[in-house]
Amino acid sequence: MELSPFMKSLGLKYPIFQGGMAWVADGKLAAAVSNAGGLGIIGAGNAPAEVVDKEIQIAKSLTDRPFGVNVMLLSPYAEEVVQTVLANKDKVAVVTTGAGNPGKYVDEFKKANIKVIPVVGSVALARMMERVGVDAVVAEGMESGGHIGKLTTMALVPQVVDAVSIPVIAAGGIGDGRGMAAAFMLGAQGVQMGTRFLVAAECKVHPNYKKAVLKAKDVSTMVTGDFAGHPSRVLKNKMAQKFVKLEKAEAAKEHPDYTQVEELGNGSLQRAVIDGDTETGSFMAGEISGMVKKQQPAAEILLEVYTQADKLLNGEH
Ligand code: TUI
Repeated sequence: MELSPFMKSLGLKYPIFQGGMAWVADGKLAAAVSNAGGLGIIGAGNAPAEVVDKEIQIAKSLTDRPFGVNVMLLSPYAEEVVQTVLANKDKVAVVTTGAGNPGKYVDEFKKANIKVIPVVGSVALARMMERVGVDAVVAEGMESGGHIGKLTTMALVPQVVDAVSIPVIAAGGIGDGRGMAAAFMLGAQGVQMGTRFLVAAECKVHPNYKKAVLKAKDVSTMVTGDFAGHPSRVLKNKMAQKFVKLEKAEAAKEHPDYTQVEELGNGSLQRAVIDGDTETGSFMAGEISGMVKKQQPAAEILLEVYTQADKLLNGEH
């Protein structure tokens, strides 16, 4: 498989991004992925700037290869995280964004020579992003874990590819080389994977989180927060079921108030990632969880996915 000029310009060996998962994707995981030839991405999530800064320094101490930071735009710290990334412009090659419109930050990143690659879930946002001058977009389908849009990867990616002339990276539902090859057939120049890296040897999530992904089946995920306004795909458990029950009850009221529902969700990702609390934690994971069968070093995941995709794209089976 020939790398596109854009992927070459990022200095990658494999056109594979590791999703910037909140609470999960730290400097160590990002460095492991970047060292192996993919693009490692630190997930800022809801963390304050100093925490993100620390992870940037850790990644920098572990790799000389390019890595990125994901800015989660719903975070109360988004603004200060942006400033921290700008202050580390000699270290951070790429910024991806999630859960919002990063339009107001694009100029600053570009001036700092940081490539900006927003995650989009619709053609409209992809078009708007191209207009403000971003370098590429990640088109993410609702097969993904965590916060999701409404379209599937299969439908979204080719429509975004047709709508913009900047490079498109596909995400959502990609867990192996077959998914990667399919994404290329849809016009993507690269893929982003999150769930598969949850079980990477270098990934810090609690062993219970890894176990939950490894034992998941095709139907093991569900979407919470659809009514409350921030749909998130998670592994089914007591917490997820309670959340949906509460928000449905609220939605049936004449004047729904989702404050209590949101409170139930507060800290639940942290409880999953750090404490491995299977009862009250939110185990964000994508629909491909059922395909994730073993823990592996990040380098092995990259090589396996790329080699399989390369064979398929060359017509070998
Ligand atoms: O952002 C993600 N995935 C995430 S963020 C996250 S942390 C979180 N936890 C609980 C609630 C909310 C966030 C966990 N997983 N993926 C990228 C993504 N972005 N998916 C969907 C979107 C998106 C949604 C709406 C992008 C833009 C948007 O609106 C844009 C606008 O016009 O305002």
